[in-house]
Amino acid sequence: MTSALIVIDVQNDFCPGGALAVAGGDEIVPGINALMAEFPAVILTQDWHPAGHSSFASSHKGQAPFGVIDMPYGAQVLWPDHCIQGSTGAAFHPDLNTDHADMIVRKGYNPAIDSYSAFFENDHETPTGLHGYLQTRGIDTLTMVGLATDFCVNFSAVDAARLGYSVSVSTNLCRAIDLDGSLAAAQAGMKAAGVGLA
Ligand code: VGL
Ligand code: ZN
Repeated sequence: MTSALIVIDVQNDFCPGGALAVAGGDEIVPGINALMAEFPAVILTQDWHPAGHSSFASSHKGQAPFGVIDMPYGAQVLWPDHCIQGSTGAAFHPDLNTDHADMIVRKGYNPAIDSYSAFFENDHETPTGLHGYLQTRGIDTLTMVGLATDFCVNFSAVDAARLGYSVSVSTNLCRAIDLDGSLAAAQAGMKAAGVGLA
């Protein structure tokens, strides 16, 4: 059994002052840094959108942030412009210890489709490559932390459980957006998928 810590989207735009700020997003950084030392493998993910990405409300005439539209792959929440490739907002929080990371997975770079999960784009089909990487290294047990509990952490954890990993989410080192009950729905969905919520 080989385990990895997966640190989801601890980026400036998801922290207070950022374009899609998650309340208390910066509070989890010291605890995540400390936890890294306990794992033989540390993987960071980075939300990484081209300008004009289809998940941005600004890309859809007459739409405002936090509205929902139908996309070919299903319902899509529309977000403020965030995590634009190469921007300060897309950079990791300056206090996050990135030196411990073996691997950085970028996602959301396809202009036509969002990617909440670290494993698959929102069509639940197009892989990011993370599964292959973990398999190649013999990693079968994952602990997830980061932002946001109800979106990218949730989708990553549920996909990982479906792929057969033993998965737990350390909720004290996560913070949520909580849009229209999305946190409660995410907690129920993760439990149903067999994700441990610690
Ligand atoms: C995220 C909304 C849009 C996340 C990313 O990291 O949870 N949420 N893009
Ligand atoms: Zn995003």
